[in-house]
Amino acid sequence: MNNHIAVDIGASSGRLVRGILQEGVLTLEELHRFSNRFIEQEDSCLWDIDYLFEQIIIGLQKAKGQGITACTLGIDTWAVDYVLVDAEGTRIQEVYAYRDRRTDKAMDEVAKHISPLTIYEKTGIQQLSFNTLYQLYVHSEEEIAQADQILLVPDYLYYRLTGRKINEVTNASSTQLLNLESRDFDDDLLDFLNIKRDQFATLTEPGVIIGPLDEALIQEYDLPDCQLICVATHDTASAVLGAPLQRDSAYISSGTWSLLGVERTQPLNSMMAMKANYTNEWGAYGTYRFLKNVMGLWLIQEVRRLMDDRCSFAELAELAHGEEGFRSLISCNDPRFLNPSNMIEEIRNACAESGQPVTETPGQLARCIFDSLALSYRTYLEELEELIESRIEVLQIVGGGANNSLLCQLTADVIGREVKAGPTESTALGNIVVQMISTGSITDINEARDIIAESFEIKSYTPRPTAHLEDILNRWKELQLSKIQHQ
Ligand code: LFR
Repeated sequence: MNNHIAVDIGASSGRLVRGILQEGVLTLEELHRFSNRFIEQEDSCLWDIDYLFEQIIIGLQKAKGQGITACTLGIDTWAVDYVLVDAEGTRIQEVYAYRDRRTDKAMDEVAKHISPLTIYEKTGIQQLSFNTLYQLYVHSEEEIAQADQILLVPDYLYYRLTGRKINEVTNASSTQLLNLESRDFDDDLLDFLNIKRDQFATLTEPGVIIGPLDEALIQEYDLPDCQLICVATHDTASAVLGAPLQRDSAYISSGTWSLLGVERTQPLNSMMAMKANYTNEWGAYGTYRFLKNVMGLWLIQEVRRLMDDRCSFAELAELAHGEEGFRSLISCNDPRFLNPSNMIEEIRNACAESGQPVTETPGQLARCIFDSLALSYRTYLEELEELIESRIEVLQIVGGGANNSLLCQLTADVIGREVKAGPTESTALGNIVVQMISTGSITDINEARDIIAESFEIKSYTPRPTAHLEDILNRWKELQLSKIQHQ
């Protein structure tokens, strides 16, 4: 069968994409695209999960409309957020979005009971206030007790489509509840949260066939016959699978977040890694993603949204290009930027508070964001090299951010190494190739990455000299020192 469809849903948009492999060349064909954003309701940030489900159905109807009568299907989304389902399979609550402020103080609260070091030794997962561990900690105990199953977002979408409940591993590791040694949910952490092991489903690896699309859905909506395959359901896990990495390259999966790291076959949960707040998220095929979350394109997405989408991302990049470089810098990973009520004001305030020129125009705002992201990449890349004790020669940027040639070039200039940019659709590609491996049209992930490298354009950016780079780096270091607690 040559009909493999990826459902790839990010925090700002989703799509259904068909992957076609012909004579060793892989192409993608978009079937359906839709926007996504969390809803703000009475001080809560929530995902409209029923809307996302409907969009999958619409996408599948479009596939049928194009003559696709049978296909395989895999689903990936962002991580950490979950759905509580009762014994009848009904969703108990609204689905909180990870930017909800309810977990702002949860890390400190939990640390009073279990030390961050213990959590890190067990799980190897970086401390982020929105990890599922912290979300479940602040969740109503009653609701949790009512939950027959705790499914992460893609697990839940698979459940709605097939009636089968799984917890897929790449995403489950982002809960910060999996134990690196037992390779299952950690008993102590579950006890602490008052959760029983059987409230989670069986941990399932990418590549496993989940089962057919529910017959009732096929009939009701006139959908193709689908076989649901468990892919790497955490979008970042799929993005890294879809990145044609070389041995000495690090990657940035660049979308709403910039996930900067390397692929490893062993976790690295040393004290140093903990202090630098690097994570070991589980990947497909026995790998780990040793990486760090950098605030990413969320910063510019928010600026654009507040401008009522008057400018496209390309126009903002164009405006930024015309601005003076490195005029004002922000510490991207400061939690103040996680979900401020007004990103434009937040950036202006941060500039004013640190005695830098205030970013007035859209171009100045965009430039400040791109310059600061490039500098963050340098800081974290150097930190990464120290942790893994190995030099990184190439930085491979995949995802939507690979389209931003200003940011890619700035990154190459600031890190002083080659940047390879592309493919932009690495997440959908990672999703598709797992389906192809599972059904036998590709042998393994090495072959998959070779095919991807041959089939998609990868742009190369060589570093150019930057005037006054030393001064800029000193200013950047000072800014970081004043924000050291927000690494
Ligand atoms: C990227 C991503 C990151 C995760 C964040 C929250 O879309 O999945 O990997 O840390 O979103 O889930």
